[in-house]
Amino acid sequence: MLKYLNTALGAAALSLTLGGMPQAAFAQDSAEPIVIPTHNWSSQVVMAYVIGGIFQSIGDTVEYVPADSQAVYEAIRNGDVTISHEVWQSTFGASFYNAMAQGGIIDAGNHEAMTLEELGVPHYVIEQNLCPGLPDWEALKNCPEVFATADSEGKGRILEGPQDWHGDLMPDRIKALGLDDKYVVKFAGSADAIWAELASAKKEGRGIITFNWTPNFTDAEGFDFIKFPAYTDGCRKADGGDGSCGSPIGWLKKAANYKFPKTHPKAYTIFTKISFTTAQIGQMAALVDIDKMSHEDAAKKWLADNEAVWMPWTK
Ligand code: TMO
Repeated sequence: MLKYLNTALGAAALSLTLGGMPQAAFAQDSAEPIVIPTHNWSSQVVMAYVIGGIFQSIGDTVEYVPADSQAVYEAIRNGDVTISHEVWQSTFGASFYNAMAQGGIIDAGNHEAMTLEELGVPHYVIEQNLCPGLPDWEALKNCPEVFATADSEGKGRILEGPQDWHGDLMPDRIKALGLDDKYVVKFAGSADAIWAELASAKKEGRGIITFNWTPNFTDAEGFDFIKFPAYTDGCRKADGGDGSCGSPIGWLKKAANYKFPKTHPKAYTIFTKISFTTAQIGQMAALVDIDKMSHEDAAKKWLADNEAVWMPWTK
């Protein structure tokens, strides 16, 4: 009986193999578009067009959709969006793994670049000793007035990014560290609003604390991240901790809908090989935020200038 079953299964498997894939060495990618999300910071949008351009170079079709940077992981899980190419550990790690736990999103590997998403000050604030003791966070206790603005109620102002990035993470942290009677967190409406404020503070030579990240275009000029108490798993309020910790030095991942390897095997294989460095991601942002190019033009320029980087991934 067992012997018969083995033979029957073997025959079925053999006929499936022969009938299902006659001599095909490579499967073709579907003509259906690969849906790539765009968010609200420059490197992510430029990289969307860079990766889309790489997929187009092998004849695939791509489509770009503006998407909320937290909700996108659920959209990838259910197939409305195909990939995410900048999953920043600190801000999106939880949403990525929550979606993975529901089933339908896969880890397509890491970029070479490591990341930090943290509050900090432009380098001249340190150089000119505007708040002695920085970048150690405890120094903040002694100089809220250095960072006060017209709308900060006499406290120091901390300019956070748009609230859709990571909610109340920073207000929670400031409170947990006992800094809330001296500092107030204000949310910027956009990344551009942060860059505009940094530029005017520099022009006026005044102190400023903003949320920022690396890799970014600001790496070139120098931005000093504040050293808060070390991040540990579970230290954040959202994860059950008291919130009195800084951000992790984190990974930068790529994610995909679980069907992508099957529908677009060539594009998926390339996607797993794509790995950008800190300098490359900083360049993508700088083309927009310093050189003032459009995201699309920046991507075209990046692809034209860096064929030696990306073309090997398509072979
Ligand atoms: C997700 N971000 C890079 C803006 O911190």
